[in-house]
Amino acid sequence: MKRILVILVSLTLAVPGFSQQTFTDKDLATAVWVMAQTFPEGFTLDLNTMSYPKEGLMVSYKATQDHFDRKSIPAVIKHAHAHENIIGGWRDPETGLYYFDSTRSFPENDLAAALAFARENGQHTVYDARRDINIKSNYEQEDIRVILDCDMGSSTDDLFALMMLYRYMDMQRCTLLGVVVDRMNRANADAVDVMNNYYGYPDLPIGLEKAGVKDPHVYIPYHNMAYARSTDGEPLFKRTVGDTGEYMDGYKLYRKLLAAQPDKSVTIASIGFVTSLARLLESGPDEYSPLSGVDLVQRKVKNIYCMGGVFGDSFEHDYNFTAAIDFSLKFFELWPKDIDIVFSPGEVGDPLYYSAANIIADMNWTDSHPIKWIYQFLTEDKFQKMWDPLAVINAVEGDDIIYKLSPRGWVTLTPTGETIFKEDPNGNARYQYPGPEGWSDYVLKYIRLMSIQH
Ligand SMILES: [Ca+2]
Repeated sequence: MKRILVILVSLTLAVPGFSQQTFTDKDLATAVWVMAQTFPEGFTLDLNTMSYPKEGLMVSYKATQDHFDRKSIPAVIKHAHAHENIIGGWRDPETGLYYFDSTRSFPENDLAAALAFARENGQHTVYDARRDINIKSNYEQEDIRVILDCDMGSSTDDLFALMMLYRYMDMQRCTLLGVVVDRMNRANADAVDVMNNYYGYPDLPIGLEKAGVKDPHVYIPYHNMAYARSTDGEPLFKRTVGDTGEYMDGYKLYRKLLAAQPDKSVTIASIGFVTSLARLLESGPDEYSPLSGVDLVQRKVKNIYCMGGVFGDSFEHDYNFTAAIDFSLKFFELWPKDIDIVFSPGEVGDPLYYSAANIIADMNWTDSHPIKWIYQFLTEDKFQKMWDPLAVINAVEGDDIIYKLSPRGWVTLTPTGETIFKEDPNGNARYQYPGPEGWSDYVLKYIRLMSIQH
């Protein structure tokens, strides 16, 4: 709001006698020029209201992208009049050039369309006006095939991580091959069945760990979400597997999925216990593959993003590896040394608080939503730290853009659950560094933007 006032004051000072009713294109050109100098880091101006748009996903038109100076502004205004009447601009500090663009605004809940338009128009970013963040649109379109391995049924960040993967699929940024639920109890797999159906991927395979950690701690007992009913007794959420279908054992689903994929093509996002992974690595030939588990992983897996470990100052001890320590030790022993592993330690996600109130507010676009249901009916006050989405975002968006990773090295796990990093340029392991405050804020806003897509 302060920013809008400053803009209006600048406009008034710059153009004497200026009022909203009497804006000529010449006045507007002056106003845009003044704004560019007042806000060299960037501005957006809605010519209909002469104010800064408060919401919307802004993308510049390619047609006006080579407009760098004062003289070029009238042509940009003309294009804007013929389109959405929105203008954006900024000054590149390196070249000293101003960039002026006619801009198109997309609804906040249509990031996929905004990104597609940005890519068609050769734009590097989509600007989210409400959250004041830029979303990268010039990503390389890679063939990313993901298996998510989660401990669904305790913290809700697993649900948000899964949500992110559906949204990435909506944007054709990855293929989710299947979901392994490494927290035992059929209800936890049923919760994934609900999510698959809710987000439009009802046939995604689900595996369930059948010999994993006994009675692990539960933070929010949402496992019965799958069986929620309306007041007239109807199931609230659709399921594919339902009450009678069977889930494959987690490691078996891994074997089935991996065997069917091209070599070195699969990315694993591990955001729970590594129980199913340890059992996969220990497995022998079966009906899906003549390879041992280790050889199958070596052949088919490209990399793994793993939520777990403590490498710096953390507020909390590692949970995922410690809670399943015997499996974790086996995983560290058997994981092939030439396959990259990127850790997402707890301290990176610690500052990313998603409050119950914000979760419900972000899902106010629907009355019926599995994650919203949990916060409406099971826990009205618990916030959730967004640890798990950090591994998923890294898996899909790559190592260079959003994150800063440690140098390469080797990680060993002690029997008490400590993760020890030893730097070595030939090592297979890196870990995410915690970002500064602004970075955490950015990532949380990005996750929240994903929550409102529909
Ligand atoms: Ca988890």
